[in-house]
Amino acid sequence: MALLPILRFPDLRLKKIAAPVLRIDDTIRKLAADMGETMYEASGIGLAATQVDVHRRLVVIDASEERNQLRVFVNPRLTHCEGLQSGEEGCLSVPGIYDKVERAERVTVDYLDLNGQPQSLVAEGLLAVCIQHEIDHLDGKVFVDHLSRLKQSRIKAKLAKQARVTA
Ligand code: GNR
Ligand code: NI
Repeated sequence: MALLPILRFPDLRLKKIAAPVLRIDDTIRKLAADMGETMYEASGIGLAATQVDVHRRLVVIDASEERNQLRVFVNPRLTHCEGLQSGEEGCLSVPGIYDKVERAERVTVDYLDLNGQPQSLVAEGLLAVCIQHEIDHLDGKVFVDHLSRLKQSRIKAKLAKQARVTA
């Protein structure tokens, strides 16, 4: 297992669109395990391959309280969305920034598991938010793209300042 470095907004590589996984092999299984380890170590509830600079459609999520329900989604696709919810989001690629984003309340996600079996999951609440947030990453979007231009430029300034202090 290995911890992977997480790209930080506004890194342009976060804008890349991930390609479908064509073959679920040991490389993909190893990547999913490393992404899980990286997500837990960073205390996140999800991580998309894009965030570790691998531009393939692979996501790991654990939105459970006990942090013992690792879910792996290969080629996830929203097939149904209903209702609206709005909650504070954060992102491991945008550390220290939290803001409200509007998302569907309930989604159906079709995907492949690590055995290549097609699966379908109906999710609501935080798990539904996280699924939408991660699929956004695979499409080159971060949650700040849902905010106003003014908020986006303030966030960029704040992160640039943080980077100067940490350097
Ligand atoms: O850890 C995370 N928490 C979170 C909280 C509210 C909405 C979405 C998220 S996802 C985020 C981890 C992450 O950046 N995934 O891409
Ligand atoms: Ni994120």
